[in-house]
Amino acid sequence: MELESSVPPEVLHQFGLPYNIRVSPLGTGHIHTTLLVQSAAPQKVLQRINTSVFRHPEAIAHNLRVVGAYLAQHHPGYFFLNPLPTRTGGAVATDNQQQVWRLLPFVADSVTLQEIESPEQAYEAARGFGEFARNLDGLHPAELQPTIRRFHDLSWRYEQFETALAQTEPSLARLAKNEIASAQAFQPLVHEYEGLIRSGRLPLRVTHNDTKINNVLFDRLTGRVKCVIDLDTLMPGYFIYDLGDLVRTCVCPVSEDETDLSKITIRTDVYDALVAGYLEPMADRLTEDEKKTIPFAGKMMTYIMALRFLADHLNGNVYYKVKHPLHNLERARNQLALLTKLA
Ligand code: GN1
Ligand code: MG
Repeated sequence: MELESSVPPEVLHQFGLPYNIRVSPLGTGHIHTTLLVQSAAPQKVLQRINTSVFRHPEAIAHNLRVVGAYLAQHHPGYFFLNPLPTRTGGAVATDNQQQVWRLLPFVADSVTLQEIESPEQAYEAARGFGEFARNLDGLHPAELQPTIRRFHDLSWRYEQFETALAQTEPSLARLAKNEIASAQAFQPLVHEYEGLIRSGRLPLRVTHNDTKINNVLFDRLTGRVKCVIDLDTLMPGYFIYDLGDLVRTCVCPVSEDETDLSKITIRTDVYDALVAGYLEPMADRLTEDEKKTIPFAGKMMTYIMALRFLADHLNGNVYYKVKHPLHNLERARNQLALLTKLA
């Protein structure tokens, strides 16, 4: 599909791109519009930021500047995907409709995976995210701004689910009867989360917060991690968020979009590889208390995503991109099945 007409000329101008570029859709993200700019050498990635999700794109830009500068100073050999500036040195371009765009380098000879195929891949992906966390271990989280408020706060997500349930169309609730009951039955996980946070035993860190498997680029030839991508939610968080989303998206042989629930199983060898891979760079950085929470991480993040997909279904699919009206409900069902296996 050619979408050149969808990139406003004023955006091309601000980034110094030729007006005759060809672009095509890239990736499977649920939030932004992501385009591969094909004919600009070297290739680049252009994204229209979803500003109803990210209401403060300047917070993202601030965080990327701080992290980019920190890494350049302390870990100069580390490959961090800095965004490309506009001609006047800005982080983003704004079009005449007030839509916000950014430009990124395209990483050549890299591949993303939608599903993990082996424990070795799982180890490597987790090692990559662990290395990222390790390199940012010395950066004070207060230097970063939250880009989405209470993003992985399980109590808040449960509250949002309850609000959605109270306000939904009865027909949407009827369709989700079983999923609502299942989501409610897992509520003790919210109390476990609250207890953990209240105890103060988990230190705030700089976390990626979207460590799903397709947010890491593997070297096409060596299979080693080249870099982590999708840095919008880089902000203060707890380590269980990052390990947890890796568990959520890797242990199961099928993705969150799978509708055949019989395919939802837990691969324990992949789970063990994830934990080992994450710990390779992080074992001497995590506290003993943090290590004790490892078994909670995957459950917590799977539950949060089940609640978010279900709430979005009840809200009439206003947040995530969907391919059909029951897509969010199907994703919620998938995540609840996975949670049942994990719990
Ligand atoms: C969204 O944009 P994408 O697809 O990387 C979401 C994540 C969810 C994920 C579920 C800002 O990420 O939190 O884990 O979908 N990002 C935001 O696939 O809400
Ligand atoms: Mg994302």
